[in-house]
Amino acid sequence: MRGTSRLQRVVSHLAAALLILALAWLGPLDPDGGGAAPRAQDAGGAPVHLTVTLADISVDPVRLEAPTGVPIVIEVRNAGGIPHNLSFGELGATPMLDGGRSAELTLPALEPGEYEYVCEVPGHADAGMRGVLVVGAGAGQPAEDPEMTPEEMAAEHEAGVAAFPAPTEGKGNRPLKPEVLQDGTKVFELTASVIRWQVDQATTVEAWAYNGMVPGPMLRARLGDRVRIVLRNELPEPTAMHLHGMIVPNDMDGVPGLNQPSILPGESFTYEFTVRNTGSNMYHSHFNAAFQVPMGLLGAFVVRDPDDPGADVDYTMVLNDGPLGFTLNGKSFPATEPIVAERGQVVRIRYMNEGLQVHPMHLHGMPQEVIALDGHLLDSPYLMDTVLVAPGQRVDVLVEATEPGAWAFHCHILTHAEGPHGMFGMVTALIVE
Ligand SMILES: [Cu+2]
Repeated sequence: MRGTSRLQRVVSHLAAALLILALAWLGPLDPDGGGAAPRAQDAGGAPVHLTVTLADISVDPVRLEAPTGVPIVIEVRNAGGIPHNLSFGELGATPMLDGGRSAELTLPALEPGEYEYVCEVPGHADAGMRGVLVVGAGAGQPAEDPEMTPEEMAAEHEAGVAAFPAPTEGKGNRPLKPEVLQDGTKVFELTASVIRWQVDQATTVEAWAYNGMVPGPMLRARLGDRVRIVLRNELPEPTAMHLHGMIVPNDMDGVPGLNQPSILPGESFTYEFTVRNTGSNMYHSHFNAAFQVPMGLLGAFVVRDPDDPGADVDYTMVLNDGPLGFTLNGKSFPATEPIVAERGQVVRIRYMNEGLQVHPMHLHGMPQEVIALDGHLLDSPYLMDTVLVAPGQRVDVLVEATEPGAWAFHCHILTHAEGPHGMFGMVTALIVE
């Protein structure tokens, strides 16, 4: 405007400058940032907000940045279908999150440095569920390559194999000898309780178990046997047991509300029936099963078929995935158990999948002859090298141990078996001597 004085123009420039300063002092208008990762010089007391998304089997992002001197609040969402968590070790961790669940994790103000985060489900970090939080000086710098050298990768992989079979506390699937009553009834006593369970050399976790082992004890009976199973509940929640694959009277089928009352903590329930069918069957919890079964409340119930071809080595392999990790008979490689046979022997493997995912089980070196599905012998067995076992299924195979050597034997969903740090999870070996 023509009448605007020089003084007025100076004042208006000053006001604009003050407004810009005030806005800068207030900080970014979007507290979640959304743009560039926060830098060290942003530190001013207010917490930094970050987001991590978990999936099956990954974390996104694998690198976070934060300034020093301020609390760090991380919104963690599990976008996967199975439980995961996010842990910074001693600094803090979210609880286990079911698929679709979220949690907020607040870390204290941290010194400059790099802090690793992982999913604590055994095997998931090895499968790639890990990342690094860079605090302070490193933040904002291009990521230096966190990868191992080729020599380090080879050494880690080979060290895992050298440790196999790594000794651990506890062994599942041990046969339970029944008490045989005067009338011939076979009585099995099972107690469900919370235990500590060693999955591999480095990992001991809480498990829910029958008779203190994962899988629960192996039950065996013959066709026509009278069987009584007394189940005592020492868990902090109700339970019940389903005899999966067994033909039993309706009130012995184990579904609370449908066939029986829930077995409350401190209570017992007796399952009694006459064995009417044969095969590789199972027993497992049928209460809060999405939690109780993956936590370990599962076991094998085997009834021999009179027409069964038999084998020199008879091995039951229970597959599981969930809070105990990817396991074969409750253990993760290299703590899994090798199957050992002499050259020329016939090995029978009874796969039983008690997990929440399918597992295609692949044996190197020799084909697998599928002879039974879900406990039923096949009229026409067939050969495969990769046998898909769905949740709830049992598949019986025979392997002719013709080829000497130690042969890898693993789930072929490779995120269940092998990662940058070597083999883990659902891996074992068939050793032909
Ligand atoms: Cu698998």
